[in-house]
Amino acid sequence: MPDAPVARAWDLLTDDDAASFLAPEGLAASLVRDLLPCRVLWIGVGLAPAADALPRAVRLLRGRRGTVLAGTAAALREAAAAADATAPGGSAGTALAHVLDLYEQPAVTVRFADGTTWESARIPRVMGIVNVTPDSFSDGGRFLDPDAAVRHAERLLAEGADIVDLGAESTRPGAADVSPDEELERLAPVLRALRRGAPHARLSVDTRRAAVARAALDLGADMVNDVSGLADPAMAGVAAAAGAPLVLMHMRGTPATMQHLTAYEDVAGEVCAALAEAARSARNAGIAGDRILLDPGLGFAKTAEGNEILLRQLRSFLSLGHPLLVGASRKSFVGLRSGVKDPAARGAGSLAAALEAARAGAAVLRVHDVAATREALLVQGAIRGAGKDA
Ligand code: HH2
Repeated sequence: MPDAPVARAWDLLTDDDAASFLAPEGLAASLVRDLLPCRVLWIGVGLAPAADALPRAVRLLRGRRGTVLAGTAAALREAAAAADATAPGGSAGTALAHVLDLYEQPAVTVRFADGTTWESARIPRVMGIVNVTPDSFSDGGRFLDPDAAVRHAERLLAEGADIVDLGAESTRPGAADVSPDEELERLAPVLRALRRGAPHARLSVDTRRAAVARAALDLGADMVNDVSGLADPAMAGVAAAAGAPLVLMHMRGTPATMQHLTAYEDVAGEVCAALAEAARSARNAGIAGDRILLDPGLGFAKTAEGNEILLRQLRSFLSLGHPLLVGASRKSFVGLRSGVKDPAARGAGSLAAALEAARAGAAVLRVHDVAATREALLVQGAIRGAGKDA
């Protein structure tokens, strides 16, 4: 990982950041032991703590929760080793070393049921959105007709989508519930037609219901995208039995109630902790680590500012050890900041958010505008030296 210039690294210390600062040389084993993955914010590989750094950080972070570590990679690794040495058998230093590994080499492998994988790519995969719904916030009704949905999916695949995500229930704020039968009635003809017409295409199904997921997997879906992060207790078992990758997204409440549940003390810390818990449940249900993707759920029980904090601190989510999926496309915070009211016209603002997520290490971006996103990622990848993998 390239060293961050000192000034820029310190710019990352905003009031949103976490609560105590430890200079690596002062790292005590007892404190390291308390470090949850989510509490480690990587703010300065290559940052040698300057004389005034500690007081400044403490001033900025007073009263906040969490732990910020800063230091050169070598210093942090030394600190991790020292922590274990002072606490024999203690795993705190080992945990810190593991987190350091994840920042340098994020988890990106996704293993599909047929054994094929998405391996490390230095530009994120693109998931194209197909809403087979009458009421989605940006394209509701356009692809409710199965033929229109199939044509749209084929177009997104032709534009370079690595996977298409088929959803039959709008999850926009305030959306009404759809029965599982109706969800499946909308999905089944589209899945059947795509499996026939594009047998090698990767297909994901966006559902909160285990029964719908099971039926969709039987019809040939390759991945399950669960925006409720396992609200249906049968969901993990369904994905485990099928060997299908499962996206666990963070939200609170339901689409009908979530925008009344946007208050957090520490949005990134709380979302991260909830995702860590969801991932643990999924692993306990028998889903392998490389079949679990995590998503902070932009726009789901989040304010615009909350979404921005999550994007700004996305890098810290790498410490969870699973590939990250991010969906900012056309969402209301993009419209709020850009002043663009029509969701379908929020392409440029959505790209800005997508590029930020890519820069922070997201493995998959869920987007409406596949061609434009691919184009932007290819240029960004080339600038960042990832052109060879694109
Ligand atoms: N966002 C939406 C739907 N599903 N899944 C994941 N994993 N992450 C997201 O951010 C996400 C998602 C909402 O967008 P969209 O599908 O376009 O709208 P609607 O829910 O109204 O159909």
